[in-house]
Amino acid sequence: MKTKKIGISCYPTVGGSGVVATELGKQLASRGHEVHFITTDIPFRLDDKVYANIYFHEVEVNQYAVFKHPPHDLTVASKMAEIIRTHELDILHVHYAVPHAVCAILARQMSGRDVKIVTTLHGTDITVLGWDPSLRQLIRFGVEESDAVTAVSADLVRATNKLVGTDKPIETIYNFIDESIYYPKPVATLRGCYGIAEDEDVLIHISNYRPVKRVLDIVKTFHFISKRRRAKLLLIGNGPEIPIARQYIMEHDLEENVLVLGNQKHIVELLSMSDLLLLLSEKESFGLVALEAMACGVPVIATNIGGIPEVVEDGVTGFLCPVNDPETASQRALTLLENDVLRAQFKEAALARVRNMFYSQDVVDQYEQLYESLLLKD
Ligand code: GMT
Repeated sequence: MKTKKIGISCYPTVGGSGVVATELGKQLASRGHEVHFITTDIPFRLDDKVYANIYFHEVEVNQYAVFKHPPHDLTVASKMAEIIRTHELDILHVHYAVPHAVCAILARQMSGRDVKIVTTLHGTDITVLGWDPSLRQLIRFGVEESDAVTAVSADLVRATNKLVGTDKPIETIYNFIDESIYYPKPVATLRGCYGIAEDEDVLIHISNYRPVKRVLDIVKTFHFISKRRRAKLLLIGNGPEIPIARQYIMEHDLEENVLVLGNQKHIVELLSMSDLLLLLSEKESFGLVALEAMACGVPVIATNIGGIPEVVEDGVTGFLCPVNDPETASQRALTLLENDVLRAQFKEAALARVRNMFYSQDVVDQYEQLYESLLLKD
């Protein structure tokens, strides 16, 4: 396959879409493609070492006295147009219909070059913004004017068709993990470093603590579990609902057993020392963190919503339960915590599911084939 020049735009902050976009860029670069990130900040998974074939073009959004709001989207479009032109991009792959697909369409017009636009939908752009009548038309425009659209789960394809009212073909391409990084690591002494005893269970939750993640349900689920078993809960990440979690922890004397660790770099090690991951969101188009946990051999207790059932196989790699039901979630967790043999089976099934469906080598092949098919059309 001939190597290509590929631009990538995403939100570079900590978040699933930024992670997927960045990991995809790294994988494409390792296959010889020239990758150009066009973002407002260096994507956070890109700052760990030097990557050959990867270029970073910073979008500098200035505040001007005459404008109440800085012109973010126009600045992104303008930078995209410059990079399409100067680097003669073949493909511009944007993550999120709004604003990035719309910026890309404007940029293509400005550049005068027939760059192919691929838009990947991640969820929030559809399941949150799609409800807003003032944005729905814009989202539809971004989707319909893209040369190809992908979504990270079949559920998100259905939600897009319904909410945005488009019959544009949307291909499901699942998220993936880098299998050379996400696997169960030997971390024999790590629990001790956190003051966790050998006979204690470790539950973990990782998110950006937006309301949609229902962090209080996480802590309540753990509270039920801790009445039955010696256990610790690790809360990883940061976000607006952390204070609500802290208040519950304080009011229920859980400080010793809930470790609020904030943002952490070594997620694989923290997952590898955990027995279960809790993900009890009310919306989740995919649930990347559930996939990361399964790749480290950690079964998942998650809500039965959005794209989660496409990732976590109920009764096989974890258990699914209703939203807003910490008691059921805790019962499902206890089923696994109280049965070492069953937990070991779930661990093996999780590793096998990730290997069969979500390894980067297979998923990146699908993106490469999509790019190839668009360029062959000419
Ligand atoms: O979930 C978030 O708060 C972040 C958000 C994002 O845009 O980064 O995540 C979305 O994209 C991820 C990667 O595709 C998915 O794994 C998440 O499920 C999805 N979040 C929602 O749908 C709420």
